[in-house]
Amino acid sequence: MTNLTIRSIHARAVVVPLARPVRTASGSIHVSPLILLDVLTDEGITGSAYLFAYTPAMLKPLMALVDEVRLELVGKPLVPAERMQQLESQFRLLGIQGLLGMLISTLDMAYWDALGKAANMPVVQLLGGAPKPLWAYDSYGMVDPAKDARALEHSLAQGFRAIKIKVGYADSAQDVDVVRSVRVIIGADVALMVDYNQSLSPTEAIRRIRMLEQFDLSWVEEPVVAEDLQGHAKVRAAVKVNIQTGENWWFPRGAEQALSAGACDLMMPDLMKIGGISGWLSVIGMARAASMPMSSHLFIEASAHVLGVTPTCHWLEFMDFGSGILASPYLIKDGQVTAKGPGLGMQWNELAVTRYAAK
Ligand code: SMN
Ligand code: MG
Repeated sequence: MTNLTIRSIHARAVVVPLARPVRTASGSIHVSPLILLDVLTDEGITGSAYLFAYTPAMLKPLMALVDEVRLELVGKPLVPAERMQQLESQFRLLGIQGLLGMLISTLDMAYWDALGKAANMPVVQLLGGAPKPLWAYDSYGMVDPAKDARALEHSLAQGFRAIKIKVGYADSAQDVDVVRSVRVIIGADVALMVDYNQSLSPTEAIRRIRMLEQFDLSWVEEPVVAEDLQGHAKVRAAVKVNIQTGENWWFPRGAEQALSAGACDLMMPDLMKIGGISGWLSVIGMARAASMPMSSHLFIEASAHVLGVTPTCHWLEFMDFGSGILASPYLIKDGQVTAKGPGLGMQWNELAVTRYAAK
């Protein structure tokens, strides 16, 4: 395989409308603010990935950050492990959590995309696996069971065998009502997960989760603030339902700290916070050693590649923030998603990118 050298890094900010806005107990997401990264090489191969900025307010700072970080990368070999170590040590005093960590992780995804394209292989194959159908769950925000019944039924008609909803209403009785109603709509055989999005204190989490135990939940996610690992462990020890967390772990060390604290039964790192493909690869060993099922968070496309080489692979989250700017979005087939190539199998839909350019 030819060696690649980074020639330039292009970034474009877009704000993509969402078919299904996401309401959570810790704020709502009405649009998908993305930075589209292209890593150009001297050899003519371009690696691409998108960064999900959570809020449009972060797009300008991120674009400015790309301008600075680019200067450190142009002319360097496109070797993900080396580039990760380089930026980690260059920003050691500052630390790499937050926007910088999101950018470093997304760059890593783009490097791997380039390597896959250079080898004319899907990234999963480059990693020693092969594209295979992975079980996906349809991921909702807070739902109104009456209004959203048809959408939920449509998810089942698409073949989804699992549904996640957000809870954490002001009144805990509403958590119970909503979960009961959704359980009735989807039936006993479809897996149901709930996500509190960090909204409860440990004592309140224990009280509320006990009320939900009757609904056969596959997991309860982030009941307390993500950084409160002891709080997670306390909740986990007091309830019968599996506790899920991971989307806010920063880099592999974040995973190690959560596992050491006994914070969860299940894990779901986010590619954009865990250190991209390279970070994910470090964490799959931890998950395997702990026999812990590992799911993905967002990033349907890249997640379909890394879950394919994850020994404890659990569920792929189908929450779609990216398909609006992709030429051929990843599709759900009989409730499953399969990685495609070359690279991460993403091509920008240039018309959409122009239409949704951030103002
Ligand atoms: C989530 C993801 C992205 C934005 C808001 C909330 C969520 C999930 O916690 O698990 O999908
Ligand atoms: Mg979540």
